[in-house]
This record gives sequence, structure tokens and C-alpha cells, in this order.
Amino acid sequence: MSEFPWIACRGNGSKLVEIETTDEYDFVKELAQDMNTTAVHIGGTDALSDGTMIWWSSLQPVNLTAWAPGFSNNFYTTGDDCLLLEQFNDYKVNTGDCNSRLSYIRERDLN
Ligand SMILES: [Ca+2]
Ligand SMILES: [Ca+2]
Repeated sequence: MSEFPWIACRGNGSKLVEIETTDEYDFVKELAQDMNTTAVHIGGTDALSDGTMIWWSSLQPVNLTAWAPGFSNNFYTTGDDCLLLEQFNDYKVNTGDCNSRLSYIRERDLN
């Protein structure tokens, strides 16, 4: 995969998945497990303001519980501004490089 994840998601009515509920996290985690890949991008970032994680499309605060040890909704990092689910952490959430060309999971409204 050669495009940045958010570029690949443009124009087809989808976006990087934004996880609003525990059920949605469980669903996304299962997809990631099925993909059996080292890490997947999801649609959260603190690129606009370090330490404030928001979802790209809704701009709503990220409110996740499945953080990898040491990470949180307000984890401060000046470098890794995007959110990943990483296999070695059992697909818990941590921050990563927005420009990594990793796999990603998208979502799309059905209505
Ligand atoms: Ca969602
Ligand atoms: Ca950051």
C-alpha cells in the first residue's frame, strides 16, 4: 500500500475508522486480528494540538479505554500524532507516525 491512509480514504465516502464505543473497538480489533498485520491506522490524531486526541472527521475528543500501557486520551507526544492498533500490544491503542504506510481500517455511513 503506497498512499497515506487518509488520502486512500478520500473520495469514496469512507474515512479511517473512528471508534466511539466499546463495541466498535471490539469489532475493529477483530478485523485487525483477522488481517493479521503488525499494525493498523485508525482515525484519531493529536496533530492539531499535542496532547489532545481527536477524531479526524468529527473533531470530537477521542475517548478510548483500550490504551496500551502508558498511553491515554491525553497522551502528550510531539512526534507520533496518529493512532494505531498494534499487534504486539494485542491491538490496544497507541500513538504512531502518521506517515507510516501501514494497513488501515475504514468505516462508512450506510445512510
Ligand atoms: Ca465509528
Ligand atoms: Ca502528538
